This record gives sequence, C-alpha cells and structure tokens, in this order.
Amino acid sequence: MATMDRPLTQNIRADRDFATLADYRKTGGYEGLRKAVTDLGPKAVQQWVKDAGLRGRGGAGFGTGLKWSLVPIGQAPDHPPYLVVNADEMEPGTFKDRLLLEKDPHQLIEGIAIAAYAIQAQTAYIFLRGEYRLAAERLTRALQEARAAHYVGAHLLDSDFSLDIHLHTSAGRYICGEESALLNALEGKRATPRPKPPFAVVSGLWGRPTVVNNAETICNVPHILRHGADWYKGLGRGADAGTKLFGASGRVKRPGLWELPMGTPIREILEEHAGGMKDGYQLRGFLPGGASTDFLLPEHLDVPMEFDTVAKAGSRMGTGTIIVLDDKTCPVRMVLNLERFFAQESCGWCTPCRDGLPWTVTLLQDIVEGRGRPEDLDTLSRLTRMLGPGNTFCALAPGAMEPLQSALKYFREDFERYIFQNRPLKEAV
Ligand code: L3W
Repeated sequence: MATMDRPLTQNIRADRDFATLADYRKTGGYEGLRKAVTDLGPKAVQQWVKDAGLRGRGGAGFGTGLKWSLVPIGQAPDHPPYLVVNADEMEPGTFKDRLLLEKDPHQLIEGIAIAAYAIQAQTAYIFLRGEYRLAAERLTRALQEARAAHYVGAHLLDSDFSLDIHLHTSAGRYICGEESALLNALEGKRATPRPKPPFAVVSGLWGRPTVVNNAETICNVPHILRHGADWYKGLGRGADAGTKLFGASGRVKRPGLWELPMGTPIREILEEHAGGMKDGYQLRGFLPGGASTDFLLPEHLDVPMEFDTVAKAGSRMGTGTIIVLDDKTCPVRMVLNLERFFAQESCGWCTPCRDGLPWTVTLLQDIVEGRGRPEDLDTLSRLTRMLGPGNTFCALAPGAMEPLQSALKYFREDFERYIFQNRPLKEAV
C-alpha cells in the first residue's frame, strides 16, 4: 500500500530506529494540530472525528467522536476535563501500541494535543505499561522536543489553548489497563475498577469529566485532521472506517504486525501477511483479538476483521492481534495457560472474579493432570456464565471466559479425551 493508505505506520522504516521530530514533520506532522487550533475549533474537530467514523482501538470499538462529544465543555471552567491515553498494553498476544509508541512518538503526541483541544482538556496523561521502557525513553524525549517547538505547553502554536502532557508509567498489573482501575491507579489508589455508570466522560479522574482513549485510537486523529473524514472512511474495506494494526502470533511462518484496511479478511492476514502455517502444522482455530476473545475456526477465515462481522461470527475483533492455535497444541492446555494469567491478574475486588478464576484454573489443571471428572465440564460451563457479563465489576472475568466457553464448544473432544480416556493430544514442543 502507498503511504497515504497506511497513515499510522508511514514513518516506520527499516533504515532508522524511529521517526524524529524532523522526520515526522516531513510527512505533514503537526499540520493537523495547526488546522485544529487555527481553523476549526473544538466542536468542529469533534465533528470531523465523528464523521470519520473512528472507533476505539482498545477492543470495545466505542465511537471516538461520540465519546468526546459527551464531555460537558465549558460548564465548569475552573474544573476542565482530563484526557488520558491508555497505553497500558498488557493483553496477552497484543503488541500493537508498542510499535506506534516506540517508532513514531510524535504521532501520538500530535493526536493527544488535538484530542485534548477537542474536549478542552488542559492536562493529559499517558498511562504507559511499565515494561515499555524504550517507549518511555522515546516519548520523554519527544515530549521535550514538542514543548520546545510549541506543539505542547502554554498557548501552543500561538493559540489561546494550553496543554500539559505527563507520562506516567504503570506499576505493572493487567487490571491497570481497565479504564476505571487506571483512573484509580493515576490517583495513587489501589487499581480496582469503579462501578459504571457514571462513565469516565461524566466523572473520571479526581471526579472530573475524563476521556480515556487507547494509544492506537489517538494515533489516527492527526491523519483525520490532515486528510479529512471522507478520505479516512474510504480507507476501510467494509462498514468500519480507517486502517488498523492487525497482528498474528503462534505457529505461522511470519508472526508480525501489519497496518491494513479495516475489513481485511482474516484469511488475508494469516495467509498473505503471516505467510500461512509453519510447515507441518495445520490451523485448528484462532483468537481474533487477544486472549479475551472467543475462538473462531478455519471456517471463519473469510470473515472481514471489523467489529460487527467478527461479533456476528461469535467472537470479537478486540485488539485485532490474532493468536493462532495449531493442530499440535492442546487447546485445553492453551486455555489453562490463559486462565492462569487472568486468575493471577484479577484485582480481587469482586467475588466472582476473585474466587471463580482460581477455581477455573484448578478444574483445568485437574483435567490436564488426569484427575478430571465428567461433571467438571458442566462446572466449567456454569463458571463461564457465573463469571460472564453483568456479574462482575469489569470486563476482566467475562473476557477470561471467552476462550474457555468457545473451547468447550469447539474443542470438547480434547477435554473429554483427558477425562474419559486419559489420553491427551500429543503436543509438539
Ligand atoms: C459514555 C456510555 N461512555 C461505554 C465508554 C467507556 C469506555 C469505552 C468502552 O473495555 C474491552 C473489550 C476487550 N457513556 C458508555 C461509555 N462507554 N458506554 O466506551 O467501554 P466498554 O464498557 O464497552 O468496554 P471496556 O470495559 O472499557 C473492554 C478489551 O477491553 N480487553 C482488553 C483490552 C486490552 C488492551 C490492551 O492491552 N491494549 O486493549 C479485555 O476485555 O477487547 O472489548 O471508554 O467508558 N454509555
């Protein structure tokens, strides 16, 4: 694709480590911000992003322009809203934000400045995964450059708008990426989720209206401002607008990450971009968007990667990073591995998640170690309902149940082989 067709990664090149401010400016960097603050005004910026159809790239797909428009602007001038960028990328199998943060930090900073202007936030926080040290280093430097060049700070670009951006590194728990737990963490409290409603746009950081956007979402914003809503919508191949970083991990020939149009069929991602399965391995299934999504099967390969089409197939696009299950990996052990992660990362705040996830792990461990009982499959199914949507404070446990419930549906014979024949799949190492 030409660079105009892959705006998010246009500055990422093999012949340099990352894009400097000068590199970023060469491809139109900070022109979107200039247009926003000199020509458009906050409401028009919101409308452009709404018209472009940008949807949140953290997994939920909430309309970005709609989220911004829910912020009550100017109603309490002494208490302006906050903007928070969720860069606490910790979903297993997900490594998309990292590329953008490390390779083109100014793209994120310009996106933050435009988004903050659109909601009239004077302070923005980047909540960064603690382990992303290289990203922290490059963002810190880029923020200094942006301040020196008056893209950030008091009266930026000689406008009447002022913005401070702070980088905050996470202490390292998965739950800190959950929007309301993240806000508690930023406030210096224990990172437990808050009840919703009220949503963050109404009462967020220190009780003020707060927009929380994923890092990839924010990186789209400068391009919408530079090239317009119609251009952005035209990038998508189906109903959803724009491009997306799609990834693949597991036993494919070329695991990686590619910027592709929304609506790219899963087959194209796995066969063309990831090079198909490694020799000697067959595709058995895949999690389309990180660990907290339902398995899909080879029969779903022609599903376009978009929010609604993947949901219709019985899963979620989530973060768009596909985890591949091959025919020589035991799905029961794969799910056990994931459930161990979720059980360890439960914040312990609500009972179903705190007690249900370790129980799930115990049952799965019993099954793979030959102590499984026939009734365990019913108990596991019951757990997927008890820990499902509506029964917990946040999406952690319901997300954890997605690979389990779909494994019980699609790979039941693997569970039964352990329980009834004590004969697990012979795994490749
Ligand atoms: C105002 C309403 N705002 C919803 C806002 C809400 C939030 C956004 C999405 O994330 C995803 C899941 C996984 N008025 C609103 C409203 N909002 N209704 O919209 O909200 P929600 O509740 O749909 O989802 P969520 O709990 O924020 C769930 C994904 O997260 N996930 C893990 C992702 C991990 C990464 C990573 O590591 N980078 O992204 C786990 O489940 O895909 O779709 O802003 O305030 N009426």
